Amino acid sequence: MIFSPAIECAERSEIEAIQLDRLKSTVKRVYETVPYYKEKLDAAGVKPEDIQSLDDLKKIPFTTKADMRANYPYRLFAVPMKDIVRIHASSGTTGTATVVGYTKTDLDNWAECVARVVCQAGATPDDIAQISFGYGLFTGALGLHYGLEKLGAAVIPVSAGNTKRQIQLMQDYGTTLLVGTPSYALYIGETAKQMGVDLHELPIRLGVLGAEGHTEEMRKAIEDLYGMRVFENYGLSEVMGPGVAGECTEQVGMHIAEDHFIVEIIDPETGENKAPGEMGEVVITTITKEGQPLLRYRTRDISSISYEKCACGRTSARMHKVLGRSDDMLIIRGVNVFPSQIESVILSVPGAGPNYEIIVTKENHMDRLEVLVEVNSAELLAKFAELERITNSIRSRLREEILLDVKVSLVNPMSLKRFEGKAKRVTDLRDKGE
Ligand code: DLL
Repeated sequence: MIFSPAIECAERSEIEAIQLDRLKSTVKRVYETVPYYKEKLDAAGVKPEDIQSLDDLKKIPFTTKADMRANYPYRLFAVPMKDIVRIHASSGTTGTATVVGYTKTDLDNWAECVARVVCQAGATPDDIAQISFGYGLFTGALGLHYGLEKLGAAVIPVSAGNTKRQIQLMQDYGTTLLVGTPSYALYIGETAKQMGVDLHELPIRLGVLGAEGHTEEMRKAIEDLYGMRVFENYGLSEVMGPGVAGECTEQVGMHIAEDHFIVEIIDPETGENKAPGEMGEVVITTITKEGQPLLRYRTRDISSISYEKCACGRTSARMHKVLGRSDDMLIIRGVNVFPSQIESVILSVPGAGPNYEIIVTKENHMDRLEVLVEVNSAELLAKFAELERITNSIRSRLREEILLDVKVSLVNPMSLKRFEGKAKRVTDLRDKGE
């Protein structure tokens, strides 16, 4: 089922015409209503009338998280407060939170975009959807909530936490679809196993997971725990929340809601646009947002885009898995490493993971990388040769993949920290001189 065939399967020329029209009116609107944009565009010598083609987008300066913080909380709103009906915020773990305001129309569009995300993952009005994202300022829970309701699914707004109860509800309510972060889905699955509940015997069939990345290996680990298929979706609160892009059943990238967002990939160093297929930083311009439109917002997420028609019939551009955030990239003895590369290696070794932690320290002025990896069965702990095989395989595969010598420490099953929201798998102790 395709939720909005007229848009999702439109010819590229039709999509581009819609985008240009909406881009022009967004630029005009923010120029007239948001002093920050007027100043920024004036400083760059760009007037709204200068935007005559999609290519002219390049003339517009980027907006960054720092700009959002400088205008905290409401100075980027493009409508009076009487028209704002909802406020969300990003988690703000790395500084002042960023605030987002939505009008009624923004909420309708948001529900439409999320309905597409869940529909393309195979959700139907028959589904019973358990939302295990935390409700609150975070956009994940309410975003998925209204999108699933719009599709017609039955929503269970359980929120994150109370993991045993999550499993009880799955059993009692016949949950067919789970919404949450990949880390929390993993944690719920492991807890069910410990409780002696076989998720394969329950009706759960679909995981619609997002808000953080997961490798293909992690997807497989979660799918195996539940006996369900897992679909990924992507978004960020600044531009809306979930609903920016999501996988269809072909699972070759995430279809972008191009009638609401223009997504570019740029070289993070030079700001130049990259060609289709090339990796770079994702930059998003909202073209329907009323409350808080954003022009060329630098997400810091690293990915690529392709424009070929998908086998599912959709023509919308697809964004590929996020390799990581530029600020999550570790530089170890001059080598750039994304935690996702380490995750792929660990999970590819039988007996290891899927829970792990990456620790970076400095010893005698040298960066040192250590991974703590849970073995996945307590029985392995008594088998020295097996433990050695696992350690050596992880170490040699990491050397091949990231060209670094890494200390690998195997730890007991269920001994590392678990996460109910976004996981924090990297501890970088270098700044602390430890
Ligand atoms: O995480 C919005 C969201 C909620 C998306 C639920 C999907 C599902 P923020 O808290 O503002 O918003 O965090 C946004 O999370 O810039 C990425 O770094 C990361 N992120 C989100 N989805 C993915 C994904 C929500 N599929 C930030 N893969 C983004 C990798 C993701 N990273």
